Amino acid sequence: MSKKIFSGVQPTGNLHLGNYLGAIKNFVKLSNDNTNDCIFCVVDLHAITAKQNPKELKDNILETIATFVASGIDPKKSIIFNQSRVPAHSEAAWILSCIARMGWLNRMTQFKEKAGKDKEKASIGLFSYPVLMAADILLYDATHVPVGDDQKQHLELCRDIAQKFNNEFEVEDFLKIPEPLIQKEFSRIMSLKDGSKKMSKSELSDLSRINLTDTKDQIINKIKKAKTDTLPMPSTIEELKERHEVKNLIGIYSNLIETSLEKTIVSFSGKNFSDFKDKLSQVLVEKIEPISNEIKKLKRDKEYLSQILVEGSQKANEIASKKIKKIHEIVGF
Ligand code: AQP
Repeated sequence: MSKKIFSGVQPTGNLHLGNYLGAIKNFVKLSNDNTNDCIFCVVDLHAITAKQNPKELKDNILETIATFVASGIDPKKSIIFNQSRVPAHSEAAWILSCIARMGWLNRMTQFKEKAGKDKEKASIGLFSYPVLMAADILLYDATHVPVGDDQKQHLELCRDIAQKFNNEFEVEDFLKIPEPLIQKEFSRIMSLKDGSKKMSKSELSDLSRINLTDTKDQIINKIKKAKTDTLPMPSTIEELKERHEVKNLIGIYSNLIETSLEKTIVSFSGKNFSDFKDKLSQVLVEKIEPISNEIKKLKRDKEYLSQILVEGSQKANEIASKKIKKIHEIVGF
């Protein structure tokens, strides 16, 4: 059965290895399957839930498009656009925010993490972010949503919102209930400096992440400085239980060469950490350097990138405006 795929990435700068392995790599695989209809959105409305510099935001939108294309998504085959060009997203988000319950949103762990101790100072947008995400997905009747593990809870909320809308208005199956597509292993890539925190764009230390625009030297240097511990390379998976940083590095390596954690452990058991880090740097450079070079090349062609957005948003508008029109009728507008 053909799948309708929808997913988004925030244009908040510094797209990193976590975004790549957790989400974009999967976007590429899904978009290469001609039986799937794929829509990839640069979620700029989500980005402003935290303060953005307007000029940087504009650049970051183009850089995110460049990253999609450089990673292997073909804009001729998939719809690529930015959310703010399709007004139905904001409109559907408002309507769905009248369906979602405060109690549901209060349980969202990402809000708690991002708002930190001073929840009173967080924007209302940051709190209601998952409702906008539900609107994004439901407008396109997406059947499958490839995301990193950190977005699992938001997707469950999206399903609850869709179900409640369908029940309340007695329109069975009108909003399609989407399935998450989350990798089984290593769906969450952690910081190179702290194995208990996810690799993130907003982390202050650049050494905590591999950016998709990093050069060969930067990648090698970051892996050299990545936190490990004083114990030797593990021989069994059990030994990784309390060794979060080491588990993360072994996970990254296994993900990149598409093998299991167990096989990686066996092949490096008894070897020095420096041997493992050298090999990890090598596979990272092989994977990331061509993407990084291509992003830089594409970024020089702003006209081409803007054209992708114009064409993509026209196609997205066609689909989303039909759905929001039906939503209006159902609601009684
Ligand atoms: N560390 C990660 N491991 C695996 N997947 C990840 N994703 C993000 N970080 C990791 C996945 O990447 C997709 C796009 O994420 P996003 O940019 O829209 O939002 P985010 O999750 O908030 O990303 P960051 O890096 O953590 O940004 P900041 O620091 O700005 O909050 C999503 O599918 C996400 O799961």
